Amino acid sequence: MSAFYITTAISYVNGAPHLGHAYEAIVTDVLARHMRQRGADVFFLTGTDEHGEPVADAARAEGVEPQVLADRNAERFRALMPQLEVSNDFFIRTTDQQHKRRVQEVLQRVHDRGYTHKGLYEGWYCPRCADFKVENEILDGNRCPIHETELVREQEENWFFKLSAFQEPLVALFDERQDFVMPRHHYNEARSFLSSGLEDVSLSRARMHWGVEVPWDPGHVFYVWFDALLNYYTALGYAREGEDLTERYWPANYHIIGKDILKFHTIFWPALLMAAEIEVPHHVFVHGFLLAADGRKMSKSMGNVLDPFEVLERYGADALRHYLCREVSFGHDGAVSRDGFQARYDSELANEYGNLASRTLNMIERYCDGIVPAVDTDAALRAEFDGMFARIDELLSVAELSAALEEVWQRVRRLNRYVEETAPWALAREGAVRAAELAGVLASLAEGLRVVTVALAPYMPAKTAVLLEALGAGERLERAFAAQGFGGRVSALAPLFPKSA
Ligand code: ME8
Repeated sequence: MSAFYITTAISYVNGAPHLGHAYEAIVTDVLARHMRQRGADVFFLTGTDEHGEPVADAARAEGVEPQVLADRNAERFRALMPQLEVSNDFFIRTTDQQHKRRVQEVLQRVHDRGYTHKGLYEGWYCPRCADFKVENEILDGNRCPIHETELVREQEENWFFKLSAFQEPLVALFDERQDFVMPRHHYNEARSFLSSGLEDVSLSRARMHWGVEVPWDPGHVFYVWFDALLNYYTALGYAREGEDLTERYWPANYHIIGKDILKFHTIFWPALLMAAEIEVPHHVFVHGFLLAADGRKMSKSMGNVLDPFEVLERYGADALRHYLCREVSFGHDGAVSRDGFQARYDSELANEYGNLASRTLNMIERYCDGIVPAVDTDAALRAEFDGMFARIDELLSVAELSAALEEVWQRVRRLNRYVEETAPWALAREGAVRAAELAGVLASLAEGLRVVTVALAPYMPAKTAVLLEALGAGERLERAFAAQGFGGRVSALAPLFPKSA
């Protein structure tokens, strides 16, 4: 069984989880479940990024210790995973002691190998926060985002990471591995950043205290990005008690991230690993941003948010997972909305898939005493499923989640047309004369429904499990369309996606 290690970015705990976080966890979960279905030995990691300025600032603004804020919000992210039917194997928090120890070990090695130096860091500083502010958080007139007071230009002596030493090794990596970053437009973006020339980057902060201490200079903490990136590596050391999974799963197969953190994952991260003599990951998959239907950034104050918690509560995780994977083409920004969600829910989940399921089960119950006939399935219909899984595998290996889902959806529609074309109710009216034909049609429908349901399982794990049970095919997870009906006993099924919701 081949090992397969997949990760999401880890979320900042300075705020609550939102739809963007849910989207990333969902797409990563679809890929993880897909690989499990193909028999891989999967390890799926997600978690929270708890150090650094944003968390320290948010805590200060609330008047609590950073650890208190981190504990509270990390729990919200952790609790979101099962609500989304996300099957992560571990949830890392960068405040875990084991993580911090391993960060120190790795970065000490980087230091010992000569890839650090002291240098001057200059930036906009808030004396009340005792903290440098990054460009994109500074208010107009160079003011602090928390205190709204004017920032001062300050310098501090920091440790730097010699990123510039990795210009050539990174160019070689990008040249040799054209699929290191996917999709292609994001590879090009990373490659062009590289061409513009790399400068050394600040590795520590002297005035910050909320972070992992620099072991060779205890007055400093590591810049949060270095601590955060290393989560992918450190987690394998302690995710399973008494076991070190590093040998088994490293290097990571897929890191799934959003486009705003491309530079950190495609440039800083491989350079840091090279500096520590650790193998670089196989692929970084970059997704776009979810936008409001008006094309603007989603924001609570603009009232244009698709609230994941409301959707989860009313419709369940599968409907949200389906909508996001179907609506947003992986790697691109996508507009999502409450109306768009409702339209797909009604037309695709309730009408197309849900109806196909209830019609098929009802007819088997009514015309075949509830047993899927163990007779030959329709060869022409079967042929239309040929190559479907090969195509899905191919698409998902380049993270084309929406295109792979479309492959399945075409078959869902095909099966609905098959019901109309064969009109089993008319065959049934003719009694014994056409009983064999009716049995063949229902065997084909049951098998077709089983196969699309197996294909949909990574996308909609909860409802598909219920449906396979009701079809009497709970154990039948093979992906090929069988030449014979499987003979299962069907049971009653409440509407999978009730219309009235
Ligand atoms: O960036 N649509 O954390 P984060 C889609 N801690 N994805 C979105 C999104 C949106 N509207 N908003 C955010 C961080 N994301 C760092 C990562 S990894 C070592 C450290 C994505 O909480 C974002 O692109 O701001 C990122 O991949 C993830 O959510 C966490 O974002």
